[in-house]
Amino acid sequence: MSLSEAGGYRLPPEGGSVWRIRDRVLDLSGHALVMGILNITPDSFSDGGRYATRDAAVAHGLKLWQQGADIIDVGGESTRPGAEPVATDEEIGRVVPVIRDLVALGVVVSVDTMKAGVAAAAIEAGAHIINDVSGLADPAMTDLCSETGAGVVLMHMQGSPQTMQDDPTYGDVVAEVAEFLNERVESAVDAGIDRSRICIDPGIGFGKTFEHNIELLNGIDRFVGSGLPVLVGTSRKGFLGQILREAGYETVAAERDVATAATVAFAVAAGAAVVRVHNVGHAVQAARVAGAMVRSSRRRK
Ligand code: PMM
Repeated sequence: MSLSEAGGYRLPPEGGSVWRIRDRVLDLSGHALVMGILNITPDSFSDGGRYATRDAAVAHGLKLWQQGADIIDVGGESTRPGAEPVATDEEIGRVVPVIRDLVALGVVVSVDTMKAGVAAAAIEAGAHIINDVSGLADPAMTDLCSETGAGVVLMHMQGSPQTMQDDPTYGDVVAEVAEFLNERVESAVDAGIDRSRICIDPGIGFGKTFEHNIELLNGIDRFVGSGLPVLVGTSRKGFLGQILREAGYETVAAERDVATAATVAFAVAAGAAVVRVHNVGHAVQAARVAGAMVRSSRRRK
C-alpha cells in the first residue's frame, strides 16, 4: 500500500513500535526519542567549528547524552546549502575516532553521511544507525545497511546540498515527499533491509522553500500513517528565523532553541518518533510535555 495514496495508511506493526538498530532495539512506544546533533565540521550553519578536536567533540556528545539524548548523530560533512563536499578520508578522520569513543562510553550513535565508505568505517567503529540525507542514493549504502542490520534514517532531499535551494518546486510537496519515501523504503526492503530498521524523514530544509517546510510539518501525520517511525529535523533552521523575523526578532541560528522547542512539541503531538536537535535539554522537556498532553487527550476520548 502506498504512503502517498490518500487514506492508504498502514497500521503500526503488531506488538508495539520499535526501531531495530544492529543488535539493539529502541522502544518507540513510550516517549519520542531525542537525537542530539554533533557536527564535527568547520562549516555547519549553527555549530560549525565548535567541536573540531576529538576531545571537544566527545565531551559535547557525552554532555548531550547526559542531558537525555537517546541517540547522538555524528556528522563530518556539512549539508548546509552550498556546502563544499568533503573527501571520504577526511570525513572518516573527523567522525570515526569520536564514534569509537562515544560507543565505548555506552552511547547510541548514528552517523550522518551520504558516503558508503564513511558509513562502513563508522559501523566498524560501533555506530548503530546510518542517517543518510540522500535517502540511500548509493546502492553500496543499501548493501551495507542490509548486511550489518544498522538502523537507517531515510531522508528526502530535492537535488544535492550544492543545488537544493536554487529553486525547489513541487506540485503537492507532502504527496511528493511521501511518494519518494515510499518508493525508497520499498526498494530498501527489496534489497534486504528489514522494515523494522527503517525510520523516514521528510527532510525539512533540504530543497524546500519556507512554505514547503511549513506544509511538511503540517503533514507529519501523513508520514506517521505509514506505520514507520518518523524523524523530524527542524533545529535552528532558516524557516524558524523567518517566522521569528516576522515577529520582530532577528536571530542567528544558535538563538532559535525556543522556536525549535515549539516545533518539537508540534511534531511530537503529530506523532513524530524522533526529533533531531542541537539543544537536547530543551527538546527533551518539550517532547515529554507534548507526549504527556497527547496521552492524556487519548485517555479522555
Ligand atoms: N538536517 C541537517 C543534517 N542532517 N539529517 C536528518 N535525518 N534530518 C535532518 O533534518 C537533517 C539531517 C542539517 O542540520 P545541521 O547542519 O545542523 O546538522
